[in-house]
Amino acid sequence: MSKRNTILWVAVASVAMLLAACGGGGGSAPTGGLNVTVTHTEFKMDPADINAAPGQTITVTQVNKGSIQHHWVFPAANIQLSMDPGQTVTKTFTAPAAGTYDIYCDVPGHKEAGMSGKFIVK
Ligand SMILES: [Cu+2]
Repeated sequence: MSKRNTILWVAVASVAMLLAACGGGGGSAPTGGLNVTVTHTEFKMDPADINAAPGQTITVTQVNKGSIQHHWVFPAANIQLSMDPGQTVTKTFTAPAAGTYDIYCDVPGHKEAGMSGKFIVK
């Protein structure tokens, strides 16, 4: 029984190493980082949803093309960006573990008005 468990463990470890070597795979930039430009207007974030791989390096460029201040908040990655009208803010961070996370503008009323989306890691 213990020998069988050992063989199983080696098999699992081998698959894990293979997956790590592949760096997630899929998407337009399988091994590199991901650059996303998000445009903010009243009351929309475009794109609202972002897809990434676990541990992937993400650079977001937040462009406020609206006439009031907007925020881009991603609590799972501890990120809160604030953009005045006409301002562009860039931030680089590491994608969290696989999951679907909320991203939104936390200026009062904006999330409810439609400024929300999902950060999808898989
Ligand atoms: Cu907003």
